[in-house]
Amino acid sequence: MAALSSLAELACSLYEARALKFGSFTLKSGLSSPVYFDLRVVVSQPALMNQVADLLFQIAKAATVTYDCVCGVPYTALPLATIICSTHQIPMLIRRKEAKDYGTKRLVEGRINPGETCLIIEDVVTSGSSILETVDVLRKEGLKVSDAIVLVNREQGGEARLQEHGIRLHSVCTLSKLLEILHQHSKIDTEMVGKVRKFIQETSTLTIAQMNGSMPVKKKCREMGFGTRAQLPGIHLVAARLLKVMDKKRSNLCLSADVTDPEELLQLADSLGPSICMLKTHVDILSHFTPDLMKELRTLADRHEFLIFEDRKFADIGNTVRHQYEGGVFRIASWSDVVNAHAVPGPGVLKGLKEVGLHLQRGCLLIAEMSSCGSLATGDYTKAAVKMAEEHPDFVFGFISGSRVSSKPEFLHLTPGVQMQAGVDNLGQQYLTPQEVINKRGSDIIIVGRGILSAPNRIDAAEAYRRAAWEAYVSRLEDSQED
Ligand code: 5BU
Repeated sequence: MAALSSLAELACSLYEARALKFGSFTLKSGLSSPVYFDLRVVVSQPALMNQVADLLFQIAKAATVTYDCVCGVPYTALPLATIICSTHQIPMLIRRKEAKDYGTKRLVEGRINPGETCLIIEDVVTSGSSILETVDVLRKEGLKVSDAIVLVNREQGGEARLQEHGIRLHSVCTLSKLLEILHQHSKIDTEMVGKVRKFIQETSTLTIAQMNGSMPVKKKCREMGFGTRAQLPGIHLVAARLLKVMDKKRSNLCLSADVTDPEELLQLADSLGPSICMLKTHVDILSHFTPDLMKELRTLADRHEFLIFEDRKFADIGNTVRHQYEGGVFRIASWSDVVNAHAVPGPGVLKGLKEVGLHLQRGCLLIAEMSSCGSLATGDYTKAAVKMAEEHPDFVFGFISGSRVSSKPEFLHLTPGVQMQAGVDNLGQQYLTPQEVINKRGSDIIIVGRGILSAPNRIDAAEAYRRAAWEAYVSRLEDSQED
């Protein structure tokens, strides 16, 4: 650790710069944290940047780490690595973050000499996963990586995880030490010190997936049930209706009624109606279509209390989707409570649909991920879709996705590609089980087609799926209530 006087000066400077904040913050994982680091603000303070870079360099020196080049973990540590390399004439490498999603770009910029040793620089370590991602990329390029230097170790399991991957962690300071210094300098009170200490203790055993938010954090954030979510102040009308139906019928099953015979569609709606919260159609696969058919379907939907979802997957410019939604042969907006859209055209697709759907009090699901093998809707695309949805909460009330992609309880998650046994069909559809989708991946509703339609007794099969998805939801809720 660095000399105490310079550490105290640094801790106070970071606090004054608001790079270190105390209060109540929601982390990416959904965890509520009493402390938050955002060292990005420091880039605008050159003197502080130099001070941090110098402390990082001194730590590497004190630990007698030997290395040939330096790589900063993107993004905050990049300028820190640059200062160190420029000041001490050390070759630097830059790891690209974006290449992961777009495939063709180089993953590391700079001259790579395989066999050389690269030192990693990072601002804050929590679970260690960001450092490990960078280590992985560098090792694949033939470099040796054995040491990482960080400014702050949050003491939440990162050091041990890095050790498991052959990385020694050297930190300028620990979170506990920062607390002690700030308390001594009357920046924070005893109560806050206690809160943060408790938080460190409670979170030190979380898994990397939980820290990253890619897996629900059990026991730490109590989850609201469907009934409670229906009452949320900003909830979309269609989401509230759906959540109430789910709660009342104890069903988070959506039937994908992929049949071509219109009579069969009505039969299915009537016989399976009591087991489902929603019926999904592909109206364009029906062998014939009349407006009366949809009137009859609506009557059944009202009788059995389920919503209708036309899986139209709108994906054009605003003006075109507006016509496709309102008019044409199918007049979808007149009978379907819910439609879905791809995010690929950008927000115009939602603006166009809204012009038709808003005054009819309809809702939309944005496709954030798809169940098919090799789908391109992953990574940054999924994140952008979530952002787009969050910017249109008057119309978008949820997602088609393989897992929970937004932590906002107002948004519903619906997952297709579900059968009792995991597997794939011969055209690239991938199946997960109701338990996996609802309990492990945090989705709300399973969408099932052939799992029910191909069963010898469709009513029994629908009930079996309803029960499996509901039990998975109940056990998820129970897990989140444990202390
Ligand atoms: P299945 O028979 O359970 O495989 O049917 C799944 C349905 O969900 C089918 O109507 C698809 O068009 C729909 N679907 C999907 O399978 N995967 C997706 O990512 C999306 C829709 Br979006």
